[in-house]
Amino acid sequence: MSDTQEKKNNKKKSATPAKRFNFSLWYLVAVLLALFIAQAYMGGGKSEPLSYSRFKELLNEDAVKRVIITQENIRGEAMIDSAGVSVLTPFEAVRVDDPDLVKQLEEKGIDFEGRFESDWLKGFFFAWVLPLGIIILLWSFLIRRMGGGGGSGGLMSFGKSRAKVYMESATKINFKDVAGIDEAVEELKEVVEFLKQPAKFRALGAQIPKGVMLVGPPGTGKTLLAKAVAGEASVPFFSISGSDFVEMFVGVGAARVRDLFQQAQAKAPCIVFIDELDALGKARGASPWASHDEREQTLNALLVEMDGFESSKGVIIMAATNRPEILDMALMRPGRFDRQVVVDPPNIDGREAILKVHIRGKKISKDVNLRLIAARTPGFVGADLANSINEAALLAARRGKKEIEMPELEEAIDREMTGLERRSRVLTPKTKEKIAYHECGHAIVGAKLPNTDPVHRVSIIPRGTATLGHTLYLPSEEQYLISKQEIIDKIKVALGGRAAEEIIYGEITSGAYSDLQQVTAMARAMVMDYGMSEKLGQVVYRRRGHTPRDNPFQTQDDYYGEDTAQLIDQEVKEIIDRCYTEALQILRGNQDLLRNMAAELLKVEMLEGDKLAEFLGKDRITDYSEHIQTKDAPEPPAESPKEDDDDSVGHNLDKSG
Ligand code: NHX
Ligand code: ZN
Repeated sequence: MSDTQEKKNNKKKSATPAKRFNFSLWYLVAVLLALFIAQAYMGGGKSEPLSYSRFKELLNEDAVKRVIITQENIRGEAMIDSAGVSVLTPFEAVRVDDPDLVKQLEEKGIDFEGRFESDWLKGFFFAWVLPLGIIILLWSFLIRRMGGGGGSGGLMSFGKSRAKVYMESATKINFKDVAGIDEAVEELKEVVEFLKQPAKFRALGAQIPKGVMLVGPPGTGKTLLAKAVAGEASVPFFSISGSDFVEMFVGVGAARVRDLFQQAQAKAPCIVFIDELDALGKARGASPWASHDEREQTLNALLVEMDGFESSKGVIIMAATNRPEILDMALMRPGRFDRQVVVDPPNIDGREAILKVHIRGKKISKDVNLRLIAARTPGFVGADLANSINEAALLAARRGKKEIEMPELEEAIDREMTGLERRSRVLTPKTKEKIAYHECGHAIVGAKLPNTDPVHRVSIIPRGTATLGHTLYLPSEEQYLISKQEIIDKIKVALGGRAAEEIIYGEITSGAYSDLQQVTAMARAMVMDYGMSEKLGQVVYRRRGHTPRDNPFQTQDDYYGEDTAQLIDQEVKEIIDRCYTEALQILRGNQDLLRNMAAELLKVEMLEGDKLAEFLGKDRITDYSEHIQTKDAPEPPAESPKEDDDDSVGHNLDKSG
């Protein structure tokens, strides 16, 4: 019995450090259950429990034959009456302090023995094995939590970088797979040259770049680019994510950095790629909460390692970030990440090239016009386009088609842009009507203002999780500068939905929430970032001038005095109020159009192309044929900022009030 118990204990103990031991509550439950059974078996069993007085009685009656005395028990065998027959039965009685017992036993000539019997095994189990087991269980659980999967490496190997360092001795990717970011590729060719022929560079005594920072928004292909460099040069590719370095225990990340560099130097020439460097390289002491010892140590280790090795050995560190402005300046110093390669979102040509890469190996109909797809997807990055193509392939398969055709591609980019269609969402006719007026309000204000993007589509088909209807515009390519008047017109368009509701129903709805968020962000940016308010002047009121590319109007940390705060709020409200009045005016002047268009939209649920042109005019809606024809047209020269913009703009803002 105790044998099985010991086996169980051993099993548990030996299994703990094993690699693939799957800790779970079930193990604990099983052990406890076994213990319970064993105990019941040992303790109870077949022997008859007797009171001490009954035992003495039996002793006096000469019924007792054999006795074993332990510290706690008296066990033995006695003739006990059972159903009128006297049977030799094992018994057990709790021992009582009785100095005369031995004498008595001797007198009766009973065979007796003392036994030192302990429950050490049980005690050992409860005092050591069980608590230790629980602790190890919890510990391993925590470690796994922190480690974030992977699983290999076991518990004892945290100093080493785990399987998280991905090593590819030969990435099968080269520059042919990288489309739409030609400039970045051009800049990296030098790195490839060096990795291929380090001797040539060394002979000339040329300074070799140690670190290359790839800067660009998510999904633009930074990782792909790094892999392609390794592939072109046919050198090993090590990659790790900056967030993998940040661990709970101080010093672990630093150890991992050192280990990574050791591994890399052993395989030189090679590329070491650190993704999401911002997770690691955030300016030291940037945020006030939580201790930063760990990250600081890791960052310092990285800097030390970068300084310490000779790049002539042929290890080139590449890193990717989408927020270079938050990185510690120390990372950018000479001898570290002193090269920066900007990876911009692709323009229309880039998108077309990317699409061509992604349709490789897929069955695509000859009618598919990739140029048109590229024209319809401003703002899409490589990852979005890859997603769209894949989504289109899935759709085509679901529809039982042999090839991907245009409708699938259009549906796929719609999904990518505005979320999944949810026609099943049940809306009352009244709600549908309100939505139709709201969307037409946007579209008409947009069409009547001169500085706005052309309207692409109006729809009252619910999409995604929280959108009941939408109006899409085709933003112009690569708008690096936005004029004051353009922002103001954008605000008016965004307020057009609510304005339509007010005009038609004399009542407004919560539906404008997302519009108002955008409106507020835009007006705030005008006042606080772009110096576009006369009252507040040409002053930046935000702590960080840098704003993420994906949302240039996003609010961030602010810095200004209390009275200025009041002024800002007032001014923001005033801008929005004036724009709202203007939107109301435009719609009041076009009420018939609003009603007709909303009625039509309610019927067909979606207006685009010629149908939309009937209401808004041909030149205020998106015309794709133009995009397709300009296929071979040269890029327009970069526009210089117009000097007289400010005057006319200020004038227009006043007019809108
Ligand atoms: C909602 N969504 O979430 C519903 C489903 C006004 C014609 N209550 O401006 O879809 O009302 O031009 C929490 C609380 C979004 C989250 C309220 C998320 C409100 C989009 C606004 C169309 N098109 N609005 C638009 C829209 C909405 C919203 C929310 C939320 C509608 C409008 C959302
Ligand atoms: Zn709206």
